[in-house]
Amino acid sequence: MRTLAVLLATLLFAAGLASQPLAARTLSYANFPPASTVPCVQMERWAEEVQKRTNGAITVKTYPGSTLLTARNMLRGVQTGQADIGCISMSYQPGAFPFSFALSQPVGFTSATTASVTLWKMFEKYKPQEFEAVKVVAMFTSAPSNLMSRVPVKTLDDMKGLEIRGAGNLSDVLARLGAVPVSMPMPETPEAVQKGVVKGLLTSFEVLKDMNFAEMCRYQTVMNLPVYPFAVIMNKRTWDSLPKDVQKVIDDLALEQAEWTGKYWDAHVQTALDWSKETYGIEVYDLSEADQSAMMQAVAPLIDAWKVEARTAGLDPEAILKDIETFKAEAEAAYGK
Ligand code: 3IO
Repeated sequence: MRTLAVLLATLLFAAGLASQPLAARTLSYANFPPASTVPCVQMERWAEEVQKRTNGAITVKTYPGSTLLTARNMLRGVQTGQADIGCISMSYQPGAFPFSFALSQPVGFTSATTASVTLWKMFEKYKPQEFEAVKVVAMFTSAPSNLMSRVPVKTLDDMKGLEIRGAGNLSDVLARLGAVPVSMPMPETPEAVQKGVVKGLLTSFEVLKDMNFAEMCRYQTVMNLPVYPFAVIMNKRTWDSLPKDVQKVIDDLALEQAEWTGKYWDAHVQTALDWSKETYGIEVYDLSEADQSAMMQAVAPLIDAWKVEARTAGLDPEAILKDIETFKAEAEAAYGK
């Protein structure tokens, strides 16, 4: 009787094993902003594609909204293996990503699609040292940054002395425009705006809807300022432990994921603006042509400051800027401006 039970248990166990591929493995993927935001939407898309393309050998368990790692401990958390995969906004660690920061200079990106594809191609070409401790599995950027504010900002002069949230390079942009920059990761920003610690924020417009900033910030100013670059990074030991065919699936997905995310992001900016007008009657201001060109002149010296930083890090800033121009022109020809 006892032998029979053991035999039965063994058979059931074996059947359980056979019902899934041998290499079946679950990877954790941490993200810092709320599930409704674009970085998390692209995370779900990546997870689904990897599951599909590995025929279920890899399952990705996603953790949006800082439920596994926060913006501030994402990089370390992935390096130490608290999560297999994590999404970082390079702007949150000024100084750590001199190569990536080239993309958030005022180099004239007009869409997330062109900037995301350019970022990925730049990464592939340069394999920058700043990502040596991790495996980069995807990259993308936000759409160009614009101002969302609790007070109307119709001219450059209206920016003077205004406390505005930005991160990394975008804080330097704010300083050049005479505003008072306040740096913090995105998840901390709603409370800062709500409490009046800042009067508004500088980032892409889709958060008006995805984080409901439109409720507090009724005044928008179109500025076409730089994008925020992101990277999706994997723990090195996790990467090394994956079968070659799984690694290939992940590598083959990267460019397509940059393109998918950029396109989704650009379309979603328009959706969010329409929704915010309908829901909260937000106002959207364009700067005068004179102010627009004065603004671009005011931020241009940031490129020179970045060149110094890049050279200190052993990079060749002239070559990097030239390649960005080339990839950007190619992307604009392929996807439109
Ligand atoms: C961003 C970050 C998290 C969620 C939505 C977002 N839209 C634009 C960004 C860019 C960014 O990293 C930031 O902090 O503004």
